[in-house]
Amino acid sequence: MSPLHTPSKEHPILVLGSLGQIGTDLVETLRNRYGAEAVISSDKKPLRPEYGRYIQLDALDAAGLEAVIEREGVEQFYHLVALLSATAEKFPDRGWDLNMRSLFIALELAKNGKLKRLFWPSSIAAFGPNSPKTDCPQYTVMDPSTVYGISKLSGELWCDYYHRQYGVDVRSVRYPGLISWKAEPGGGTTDYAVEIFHEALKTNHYTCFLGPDTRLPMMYMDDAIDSTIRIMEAPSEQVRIRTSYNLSAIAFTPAELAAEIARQRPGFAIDYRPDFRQQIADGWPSSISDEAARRDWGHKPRFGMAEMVTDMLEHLRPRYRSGI
Ligand code: AKB
Repeated sequence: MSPLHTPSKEHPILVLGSLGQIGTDLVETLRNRYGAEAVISSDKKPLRPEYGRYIQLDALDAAGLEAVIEREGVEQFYHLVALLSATAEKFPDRGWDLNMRSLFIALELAKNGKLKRLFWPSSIAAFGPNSPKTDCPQYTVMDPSTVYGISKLSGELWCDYYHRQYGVDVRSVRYPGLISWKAEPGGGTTDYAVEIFHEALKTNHYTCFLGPDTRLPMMYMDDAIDSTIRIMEAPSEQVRIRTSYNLSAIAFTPAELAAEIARQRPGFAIDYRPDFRQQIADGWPSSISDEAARRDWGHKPRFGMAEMVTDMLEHLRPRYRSGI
């Protein structure tokens, strides 16, 4: 296969799921890096002028996706479409169908030479109740107990299979909970760590759907985007793991996050009403080891919890009058 072109108007990157939490930040960063026309964003919603170069696409429309890739000269594809953990528990069939079928469509396109490089995200949800709780290693027991987690672990194994059998250049990371201000997450178990900021600025109070001591691995979006682009730009031989890399930055509990917010925003209070998402969170590790990602392609998160809280509050404050 001929080498990759630098992303350009003629060979744009395609980001599917571009209006979601990761896609919103990723498209902006990629456009700053390569130019506005070098990135096609795409999602289910009809075009709006502020989306820039955009194509409306359904992740399950294989023919539509193939037509866009061929017509536009796409070589690199970020596939960011999934039903997250909490939503997939409510709609197991839909979660399995969307998460798996959309991945197979992308893998087949790559296998048939229509794509040169593919990014597909996995998650800490690929681990399960019998995985080590702290510093969960890259290779260990994996027994996910959610539909989302099962789809991620299965997807990882299929990525590895397509790489070994067909030479597909697929790259993946296991994201922890992601915290960002530009777009909100939807349907995840770690969503509390974003909701809490909006509620802090609106009412100075938050009722958390996880208990105070539920420690989970988390990461600020700036670090997640940096590592996503890093793994996609790494020379092929440096990407030695083709299932998915553990990715980590910080780990905290709702009580610890609330204490830091209260330190920076006096008067903030939290209470707890755990719901069905508590059981999901209890099946995940509380911290993971990302040695392999650091060693192989230079994953290097910058944000600790205090810097992340400062940055979130600063960026969200203008949205809420009472928070000024
Ligand atoms: C979720 O909570 O489902 C996601 C994830 C950890 O993959 N944020």
